[in-house]
Amino acid sequence: MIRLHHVPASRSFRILWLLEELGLDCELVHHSIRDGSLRDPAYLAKSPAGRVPALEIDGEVIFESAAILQTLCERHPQAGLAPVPGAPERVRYLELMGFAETMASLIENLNMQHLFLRDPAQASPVVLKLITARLAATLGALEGMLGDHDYLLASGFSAADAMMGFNLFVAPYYVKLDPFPGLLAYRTRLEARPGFIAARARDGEQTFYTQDFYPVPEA
Ligand SMILES: N[C@@H](CCC(=O)N[C@@H](CS)C(=O)NCC(=O)O)C(=O)O
Repeated sequence: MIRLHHVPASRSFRILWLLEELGLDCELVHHSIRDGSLRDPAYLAKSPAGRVPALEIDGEVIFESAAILQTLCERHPQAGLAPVPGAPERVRYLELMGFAETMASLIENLNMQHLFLRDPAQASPVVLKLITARLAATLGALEGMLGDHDYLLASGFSAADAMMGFNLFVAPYYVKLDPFPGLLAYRTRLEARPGFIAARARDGEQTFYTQDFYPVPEA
């Protein structure tokens, strides 16, 4: 039995997607970021910072999306979704897994200021401008890393695409992707994957974003 603690359109989508790519079913436990359920002691025992994803699998609970993806890849080596230690693409793969969280933490910071502050006047235009510029820089760097490959690793789709690909569906709320045609084509390629389509069908409706784009406010 695999049970995924999930919030629609959050980092737990990475896990839902990889499970679909691996052909594994899971039970979804839906949470909300706003209703306090992630701070319930019973949930904190599974995910100590009160975050999603957390994955319950064979009596074990795993938190942190990179650790969960890696564990799933190691349990299913026949799928070849993560280069093994010593493989030529291993270092690039590890870089991408970490870099995806560098990018996601910038998005999270923007979410916090644009969406979750009770009083929007508390958001700092200077900080918003700085973080948005940092997010744009990571997207530019990612486009360079992708080069002319179909996926982030030259050998093909991997867990790094699930880890990073998720970001490309939320970053555009803050940074338009038009200046990054390589990333736009990559995102279209990801969206066409049967595993992605199946995961989207189960994801649920996101409730955070009420606008298509959140510009940096004037300082
Ligand atoms: N590094 C963690 C970050 C997890 C994380 O922050 N998840 C967000 C959703 S994308 C969350 O649960 N936020 C709830 C909160 O901050 O209260 C991972 O990759 O799993």
